[in-house]
Amino acid sequence: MKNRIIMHVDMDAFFASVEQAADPSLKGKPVMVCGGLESRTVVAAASYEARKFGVRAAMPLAIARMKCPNGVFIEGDPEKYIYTSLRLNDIFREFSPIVEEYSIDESFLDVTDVADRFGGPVEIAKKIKQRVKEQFHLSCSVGIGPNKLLAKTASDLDKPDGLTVLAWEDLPAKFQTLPVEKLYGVGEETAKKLELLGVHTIGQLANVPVSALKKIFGVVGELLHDAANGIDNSPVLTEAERPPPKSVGNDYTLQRDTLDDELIRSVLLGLCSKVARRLRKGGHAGRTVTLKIRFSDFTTITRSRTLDTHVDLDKEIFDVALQIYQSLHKHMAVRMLGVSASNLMHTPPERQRSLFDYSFWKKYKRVIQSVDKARDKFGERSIMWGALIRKEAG
Ligand code: TTP
Ligand code: MG
Repeated sequence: MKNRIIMHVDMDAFFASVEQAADPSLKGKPVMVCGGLESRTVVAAASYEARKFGVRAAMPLAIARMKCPNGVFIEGDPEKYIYTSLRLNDIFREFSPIVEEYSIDESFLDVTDVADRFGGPVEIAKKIKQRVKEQFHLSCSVGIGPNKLLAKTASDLDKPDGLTVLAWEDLPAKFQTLPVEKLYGVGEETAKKLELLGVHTIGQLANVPVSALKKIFGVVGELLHDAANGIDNSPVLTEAERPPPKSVGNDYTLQRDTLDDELIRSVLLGLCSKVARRLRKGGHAGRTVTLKIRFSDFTTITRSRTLDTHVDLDKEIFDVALQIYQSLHKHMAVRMLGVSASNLMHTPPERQRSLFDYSFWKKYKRVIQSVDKARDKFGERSIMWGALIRKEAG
């Protein structure tokens, strides 16, 4: 295989930085973006100023408030972050057509074939950082390496606003000296088992015979061995090359546990509408609809129904979710609801329906298509179902 040049871009304190860019009075202040402002939520993103107070992502809001009482707490605005993420990736694609949107704030770029045109990978990274700063007032950390594993490790080595190269010759000094839990794919459990073997660094892991790792971790043992030696042959996959998702789902935790059927219906409609919209955006349709309900004592019920045809319309998914909901025994107040569609196929075929159904369906599909267009242009909240215009259903 040709020597590849892979770049990983990770935005710094992404949600918090987007808020600081939108409101310059927040610059330099400890900003924490949360799912909501009630005590049940957690911090999604903490600006680097907030991290000085010990606040971290996934920390309960109540604790974050204690650690940083004078911080600025902001309710997150997912659409703003998704929009920014899409525009950032547009910038990356100006440099290389091979861009993988790995998460909302991380992308991989394969720059092997374009590096020379821009004066080398470091020059590309500098230009990207500059564009991102000028256009969005955001900073990012870039890692460059011969594969995705090393590029991703590199981007994390000098956060925020970093630019780090991890070349093969850097492995012993810059990669294998890192604590083993820094190795991509090593979670808490694996790290604990490795500690028991006396493995504390990536280099020590690289020295364990692969046969011993296979005995303990099975097939994963081989992957761990390769990773510790900096080996990763996985390609950077563009959107078109990525396998379709297995399912598409959304959850919602209510602000207060409730027995109010009308409220639950409107939350369900909101969730189904989101799921349907995501299906259509990805060109998918699903045959199985799953409803998840968590009650106030945290017991959780999950029920699925599989249909004869694939569906991608709000009402179709809502009808099934509601049927499932109505068939359930509700023994106490509801805390959380989730809806997902699975059994997905790409691009739904024309469906066989009765003539009566068909004319209704055609009209409905047309309405939904114009709603989608308006949402593409003016944002997800520009058009909503009447039943959703209630505070709780948000
Ligand atoms: P991260 O890249 O993990 O974090 P970050 O960008 O805020 O900070 P860093 O500079 O360390 O990269 O996640 C990207 C965004 O994803 C983050 O801004 C908010 C969101 N997120 C959550 O909503 N919940 C979480 O638990 C985490 C870790 C992130
Ligand atoms: Mg980030």
